[in-house]
Amino acid sequence: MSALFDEARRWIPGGVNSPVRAFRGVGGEPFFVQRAAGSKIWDADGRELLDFVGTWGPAILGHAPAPVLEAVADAARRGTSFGIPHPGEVEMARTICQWVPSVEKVRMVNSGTEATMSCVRLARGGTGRDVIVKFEGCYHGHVDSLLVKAGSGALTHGQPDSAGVPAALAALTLTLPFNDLAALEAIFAARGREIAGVILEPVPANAGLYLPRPGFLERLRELCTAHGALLIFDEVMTGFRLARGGYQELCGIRPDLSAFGKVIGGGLPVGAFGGRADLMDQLSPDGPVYQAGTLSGNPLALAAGLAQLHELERRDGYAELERLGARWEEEVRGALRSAGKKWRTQRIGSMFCLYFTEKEVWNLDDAQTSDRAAFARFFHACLKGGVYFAPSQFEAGFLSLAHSEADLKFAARVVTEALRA
Ligand code: HOZ
Repeated sequence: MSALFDEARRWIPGGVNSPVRAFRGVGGEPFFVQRAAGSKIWDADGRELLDFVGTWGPAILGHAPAPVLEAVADAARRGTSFGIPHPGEVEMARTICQWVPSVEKVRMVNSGTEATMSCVRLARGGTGRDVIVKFEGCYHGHVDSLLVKAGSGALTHGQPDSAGVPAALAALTLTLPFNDLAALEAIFAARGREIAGVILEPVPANAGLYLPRPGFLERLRELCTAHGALLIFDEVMTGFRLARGGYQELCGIRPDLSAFGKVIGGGLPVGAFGGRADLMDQLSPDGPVYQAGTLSGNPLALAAGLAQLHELERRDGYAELERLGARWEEEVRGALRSAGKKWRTQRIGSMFCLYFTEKEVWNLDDAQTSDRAAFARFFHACLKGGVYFAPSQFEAGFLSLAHSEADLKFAARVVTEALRA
């Protein structure tokens, strides 16, 4: 064990501040990062790695981009936190509402977890109902009501139903297999009048990465409307990454509420939730649903996020990310062919995943057919070759505008070797 990890374990549970970083899904122990820039990170020994994690999504321009650094430094000179309204909050709120038409009003928070937690409370407060429906493998942060059959680290470490969540609360969360229209129809037929809201990652990306089947989200929207339940999109990962308006822009579905995070913070801690004005007006201080936060709307986080969004606009970022994503998919398919493997590679825009299974992946059960031992071997071979993917089969990979053609070629060579091993 490295001395630093040994020290970390002495003071921090498991030596990490988020379980999925512990490498237990792939064996071994995590490396420590010294610095990051562009598409690269350097570990504590100065070793360079090509990074496809991008701090789990926020680094859409790459690490430490100049416009973000300048905006943060500039904002910091005016004060790191006020706890009083400031103009940056209004600019961020206006930007989010203009980019995402379903969001008529928005409130800033400090993480994606806070955003989804607040959506759930607002759905319950706004409808006067208690039941929440979620989907197996979807991860919405470590919110009590949503840590039921959850994805991400909870799934990686075999605890999709966390200890510490009261059974009475978990009983109010109903879970369904993703993409299963029959199960969806059945739950609404049986309990439609009790359902406050249905929350989902419209593109589940915390159990690897899979897509909604054509018609699935459309029918879900119809059922929610017909039964007076709210449709909540968790776009913490896909929001401001797949398009200006997130996945809802691509699929044309209008949720009642949405949760955001990651890209809108430019790498600083941030979250946001918003949606129909009549619902958002139920929030305190105008309405009875309480929600608050000392650091909410933090000026550094909003300066970083706004700088990142403006830079994406300036560079026509989403078109470029789609081009990069398509190039990367081509390289991975080539690597699979040359290694003689028929494993599944999945991608949307700049998000991707490789499953070590020949089965099509449309839900958590399919994702779990992936050979995790093969994934662990692949992960370590890539790391040895200088390429860092997330240390779990159940996480997505991310490209950034800093990934160059040379980076993709280099990574493809490493991946090919790793698949052959
Ligand atoms: N899948 C999580 C984010 N969506 C993992 C992040 C982390 O471990 O910090």
